[in-house]
Amino acid sequence: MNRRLFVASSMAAALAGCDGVTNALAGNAGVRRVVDAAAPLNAGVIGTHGRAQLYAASQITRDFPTNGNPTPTDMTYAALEAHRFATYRLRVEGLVDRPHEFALPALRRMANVDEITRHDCVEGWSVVGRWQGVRLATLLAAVGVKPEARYVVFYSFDSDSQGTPFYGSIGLDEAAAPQTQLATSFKGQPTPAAYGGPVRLRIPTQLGYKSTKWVHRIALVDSYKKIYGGHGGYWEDNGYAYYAGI
Ligand SMILES: Nc1nc2c(c(=O)[nH]1)N[C@H]1C(S)=C(S)[C@@H](COP(=O)(O)O)O[C@H]1N2
Ligand SMILES: [Mo]
Repeated sequence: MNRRLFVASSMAAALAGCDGVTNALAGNAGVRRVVDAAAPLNAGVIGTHGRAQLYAASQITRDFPTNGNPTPTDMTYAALEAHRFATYRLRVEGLVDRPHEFALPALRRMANVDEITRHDCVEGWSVVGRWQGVRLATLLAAVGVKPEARYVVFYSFDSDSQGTPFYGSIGLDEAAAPQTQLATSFKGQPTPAAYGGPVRLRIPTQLGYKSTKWVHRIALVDSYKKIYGGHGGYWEDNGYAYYAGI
């Protein structure tokens, strides 16, 4: 077991039996790198050196599990899905120069990432899939990020069984990483609802829980302390580490 992988994780004890994920990650030497000087806990053990391994089409996992909350069934999402997300808009706002609502075709036209990468869930399974979408950095450049912005917050359509809404966030450094994308396509098809469609975040250099599904709004902020539980994401509010570099 690669202990170093979990040094930064408050989940270390719970992960004691996770052979799958540790085996899958054994090829990545654990290299500590502080990626955000202003956040002392930003100590992701990033064996990918910010660049996740690419795979061949023959290595794609056939039966790709879904994980986390079930696909949203509320009226807002169901109505959008019924019309093939024709009226879906991704709102990008907060500390940006030009807040904007992106329709799905506009996002598809901006698509500039097409990669076969591995998805590692903290629960101990890894799968290889193909995602296509727009580089988050490209989208952020389009709206212009204000100098005060530090984090990118992603708001989802889903809630847990208690009704707590899902959200996530990443630092601007990870947002700028070339493989961080808003995936509008999975397996060569429009991202299915079950896999976070129409638009989901995909970060192959971080554990799966950072890849927020069903994103409808993005906000640039200088702090996440006042958002929901204050730890930067739904899973983080439930004790997971903020930085989940792999
Ligand atoms: N909105 C939302 N995003 C989410 C989750 C969730 O419950 N809700 N679960 C996360 C977890 S733990 C994992 S492993 C991946 C699963 O992605 P998949 O269902 O496409 O395999 O989504 C992540 N993103
Ligand atoms: Mo996960």
